[in-house]
Amino acid sequence: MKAKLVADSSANHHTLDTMDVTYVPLKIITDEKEYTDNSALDAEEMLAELSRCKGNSGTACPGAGDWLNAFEGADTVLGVSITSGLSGSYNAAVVAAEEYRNRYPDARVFILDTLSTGPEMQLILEKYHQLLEEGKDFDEICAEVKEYLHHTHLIFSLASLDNFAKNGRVSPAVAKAVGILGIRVVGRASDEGTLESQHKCRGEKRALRCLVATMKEMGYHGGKVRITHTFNEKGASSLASSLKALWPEMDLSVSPNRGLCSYYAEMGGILVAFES
Ligand code: X90
Repeated sequence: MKAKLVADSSANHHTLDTMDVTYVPLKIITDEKEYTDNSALDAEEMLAELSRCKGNSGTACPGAGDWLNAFEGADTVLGVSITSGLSGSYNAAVVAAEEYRNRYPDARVFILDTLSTGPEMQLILEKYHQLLEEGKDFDEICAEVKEYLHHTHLIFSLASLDNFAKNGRVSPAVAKAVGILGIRVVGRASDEGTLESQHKCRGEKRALRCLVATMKEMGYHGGKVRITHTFNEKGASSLASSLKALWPEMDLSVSPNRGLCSYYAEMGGILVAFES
C-alpha cells in the first residue's frame, strides 16, 4: 500500500517521524502581492508587508486541481482540511477525491473536515501516522480518526480579529471589541467550525490563565497538547510551563504558525489543540 498523508497548509507544515506530509497551499492576497503558503514563505516578512499595505487583503483556498496533484502517486490518500465552516478547501478536496477515484478506480481517498484548523490538524496527522504504523486498514483508519475528532479541540487567544472581519468571517461588532489595546479574545472553534469568542481578557497573563481554565472546563486531563503561535514564543512557552506544572507527564509541543494561520491569528496569536 502506498499511503500518502495530505493536508492543506493551514496545518502549519510540521514533520512526522517516519512519514512525509504533502501540503496543499492556501494563498494570502493583497492588492500588491500574492503569497503562497508553502515552506518557502517567510511569514514574518509577510506580516510586516501586510501591516504597511493600506489596501485590502484576503485569502484563497486551494482548488480541486491543487489537491489532485497532491494525491498523485498514492493508492491510499488520508487527507485533512481546514474547517468547511470558514473555507472552501474541504469542498475542493472532496471534488478532487471524486476525480482521483475516477482516474484510479482502485484508489481509496478519505478527507476529514476538521471543523477546525492549525494544531488540531496536526493532531489528526499524528493520529493517521500512528494508525498506519499499527497496520490498520483504510476503513479502520477512517472510522478511528472520525471518532478521535470527538476528543480533539481547538482554543485560542488573539489580540486582533481585523483580518477575520475584513474577510467577513466574524461579525464587525465582535472584531471591534477585540481591537482595543491589550485586550485578548479567548475562544474556541465551535461545533459548526466557526470562531466562537468566549472571553475578553485584559493582558496576556490573564488570557493564558483563561486558556488553562478553558481546557479544564472542556475536559482536558493530561492528553496531548499542540500549541502554535504567531511570533509569540514567550507567551506560548509561558503557557507550556503552566500546563507542565499541572500535568508533568503530558505530551506537549510548541511550534510557529505559518502563513495562513499567521494571517488570521495575527501577531501574538496563540492556538492550542488538545485531547479530552
Ligand atoms: O479559504 C480561505 O480563504 C481560508 C479561510 C480561513 C479562515 C479561518 C482561518 C483560521 C486560522 C485562527 C484562529 C482560530 C480560529 C478557529 C476557528 C475554527 C486560525
